[in-house]
Amino acid sequence: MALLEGKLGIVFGVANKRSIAWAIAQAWAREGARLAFTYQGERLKENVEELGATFGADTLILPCDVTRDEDIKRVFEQVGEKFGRLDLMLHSVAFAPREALEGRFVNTSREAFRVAHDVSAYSLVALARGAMPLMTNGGSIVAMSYYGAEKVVPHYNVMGVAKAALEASTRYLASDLGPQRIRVNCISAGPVNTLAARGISGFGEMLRHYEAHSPLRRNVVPEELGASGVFLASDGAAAITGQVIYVDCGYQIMGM
Ligand code: 0WE
Repeated sequence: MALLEGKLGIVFGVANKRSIAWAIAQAWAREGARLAFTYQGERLKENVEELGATFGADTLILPCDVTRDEDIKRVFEQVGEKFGRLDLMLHSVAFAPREALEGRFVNTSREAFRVAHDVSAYSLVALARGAMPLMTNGGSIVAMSYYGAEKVVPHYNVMGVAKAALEASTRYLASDLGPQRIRVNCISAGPVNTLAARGISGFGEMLRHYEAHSPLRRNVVPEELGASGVFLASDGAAAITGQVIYVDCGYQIMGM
């Protein structure tokens, strides 16, 4: 039996076929979910339309800049018209201005701090509020986080602070939405070579560090993030909410 048969979902954060959002979307779809997708900006439109169309020509694919309330409103209006209901939502969206991921954290500008938090953390709150009225039969919201939320990872800087806000928001949302049977959880993924990771200096070194030091002595693969995404979306996780689940080959348990 497919684990997500008949579920209706929306996925924020596909940029290309290497995106974590795409890995989780494929896993959700394989388990029987019907999905809508959003993309950020004209640059990604073609990519996401091509990927989304693999689930059928009538797949709902909408532009959404998560920093614009009017975009978010329109997305959930159109999802409401097409689906009538929503069960699943994936938040796999983050951005900090490049210069904030390079120098010293102490030099983070007010504007870089604001943008990082708006795109990467506040967006979860706004999207959850948009999804909530459609999740009439309960639901599962999954957001992507990273270890830099709780420990200092060199150069992750303001993104670590924004992920900390995302994880705390996950707990407050879980408390707020629990009575409506809407669960909210984070997957804290080990490093994955995606568009967001490309060009980050020292990323190759980080992958080798995880290989050498994680209990499983390897890096997580996108398919495993997909499988964890399916679990959190499924009835198997019906009593799990407000949690950060580490899908990182065990790296997070190590003290040294
Ligand atoms: O959350 C992330 C990356 C998110 C991200 C990536 C970029 C690159 C391009 C946010 N904003 C931007 N802005 C850009 O201009 N990760 C978990 C991947 C990541 O990014 C790092 C990491 C890891 C791991 C940055 C520094 C150090 C480690």
